[in-house]
Amino acid sequence: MLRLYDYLESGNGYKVRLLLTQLGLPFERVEMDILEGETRTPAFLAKNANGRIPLLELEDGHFLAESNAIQWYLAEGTALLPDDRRLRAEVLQWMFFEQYSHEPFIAVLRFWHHAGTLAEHGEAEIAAKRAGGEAALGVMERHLRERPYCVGDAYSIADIALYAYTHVAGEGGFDLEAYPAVTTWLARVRSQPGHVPITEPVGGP
Ligand SMILES: N[C@@H](CCC(=O)N[C@@H](CS)C(=O)NCC(=O)O)C(=O)O
Repeated sequence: MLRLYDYLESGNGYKVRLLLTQLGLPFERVEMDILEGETRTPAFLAKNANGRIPLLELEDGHFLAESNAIQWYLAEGTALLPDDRRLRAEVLQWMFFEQYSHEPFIAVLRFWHHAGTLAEHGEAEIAAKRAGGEAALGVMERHLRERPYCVGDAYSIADIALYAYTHVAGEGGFDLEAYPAVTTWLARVRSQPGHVPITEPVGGP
């Protein structure tokens, strides 16, 4: 059985957990307390030298890291990853956007709130994170005004990648009401078959 090393509050972990559930793939979820350094032990570093979740252990014992690479692996051959060459490149475009222009701002501010470490960061640093997050939400707002999903006219792993931290952006202090097309898209993603909330520890044992 597939084994997912995960942390319930993590949007990166949630992407994989949500996709596995929507694809109906059984998996065992192993909760790692990242705040206690459980991903930095020699045993875990032997599995993922980068010391981070999510990490997927395949049935043959290989390990896959990076949420969007794991999604790509799992979605291959399913309706959640298009066959068309240009659309596949657009899926990658939005997944790279998520990792470079979205997650480092929106997810990081949310993490500072959750971990109670916001006060350790300077005003300028927090303002820069907020500006980066607002810019990313603005890009999404303009894109989603014109179309129902991130890529083409169908739900894909690009939507899962961006949904993961966008839907909880409010926990980092972002006001999603200022982004009506994003808000409508969030509801559309939530209405997909097999959708589970980030707070639900799906997966066995
Ligand atoms: N780019 C990676 C980011 C993974 C990541 O930042 N994981 C965090 C949780 S969201 C983590 O494991 N942090 C623990 C640590 O750095 O020790 C991905 O998309 O999977």
